[in-house]
Amino acid sequence: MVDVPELVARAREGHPRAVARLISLVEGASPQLREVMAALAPLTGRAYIVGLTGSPGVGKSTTTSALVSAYRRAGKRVGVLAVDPSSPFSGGALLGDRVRMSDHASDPGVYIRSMATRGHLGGLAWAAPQAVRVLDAAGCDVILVETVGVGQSEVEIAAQADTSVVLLAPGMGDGIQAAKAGILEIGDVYVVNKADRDGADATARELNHMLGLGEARAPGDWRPPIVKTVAARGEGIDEVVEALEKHRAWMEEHGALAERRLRRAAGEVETIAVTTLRERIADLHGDHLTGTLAARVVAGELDVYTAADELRASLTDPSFKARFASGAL
Ligand SMILES: Nc1nc2c(ncn2[C@@H]2O[C@H](COP(=O)(O)OP(=O)(O)OP(=O)(O)O)[C@@H](O)[C@H]2O)c(=O)[nH]1
Ligand SMILES: [Mg+2]
Repeated sequence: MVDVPELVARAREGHPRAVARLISLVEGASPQLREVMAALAPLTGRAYIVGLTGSPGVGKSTTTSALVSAYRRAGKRVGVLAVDPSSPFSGGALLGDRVRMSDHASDPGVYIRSMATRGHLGGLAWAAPQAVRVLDAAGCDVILVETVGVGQSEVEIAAQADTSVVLLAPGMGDGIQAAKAGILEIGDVYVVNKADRDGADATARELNHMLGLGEARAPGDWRPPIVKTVAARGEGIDEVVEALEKHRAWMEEHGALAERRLRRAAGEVETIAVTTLRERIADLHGDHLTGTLAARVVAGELDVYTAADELRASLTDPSFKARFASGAL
């Protein structure tokens, strides 16, 4: 058993080992997770969370690393979480990131962690925000969450950020693909990286066109800026930071930050509640009750809604067990 209060106190003082240990507890869905989260709750809500999404190889890690440098120059403490929703393995797949992040390895003001979320109970919607809370409680001013790839799950993770950055590069994540992946809806800031290559201007123009085609914006609405960067040389990174700051200011001014965080928390609470219910159903009945109900649905004796009612009732109705055991169902 881990001494949670002690570990949280050490994480709060900024000990990297304690932070790493706490994230491991999250990632491993430790039985002590509840205790960890309860201890962290009063310490969270201070960090600003920035999500970075984009096709593989577009330059997310390079940009993240450059952003870390920029924030460190500004005296901020930074957390980096690289999330791979497609992999059940931590580390390996993200080795490249570690190399790119090695500039910051010895900096005590930077925490870097990669995590794999596939195969997680309740899915990634559940794991990543808990790890973010650990970094938040550890005193990070900014937390950069890089998600690998562009797909529904990545979009889901990006939606958990205060500000979402979508990266494109000339010739790869072109407009049509971006629209298909649904990223034109989630970007608060767009970055066209690898601007040292041909076609960056065309990509930026195309993106601008596609963003403009969306529903007409009311005056005062946020218009996502498009920033061109050469992340590998640190060019344009100050402009990205500026765009992030502007978006943050806009969010705060319009109450959108509070609203976004509220919506996020509501989603999380629901996810956890549903997961808990699933677990309870499994604990109480194994597959037995569900199997029995399913068989009756297949046989046409029961409709799915009534079957679901029975399953739900089984959790709260004290007489249920006896009825079930006696075959009265
Ligand atoms: N020419 C050019 N290459 C770049 C630039 N930024 C990054 N790269 C290179 O692009 C490759 C991929 O960069 P990463 O930062 O690992 O990209 P990523 O989006 O994190 O990749 P995944 O995490 O695998 O999805 C690396 O070889 C980088 O050196 C840039 O501005 N210009
Ligand atoms: Mg990467």
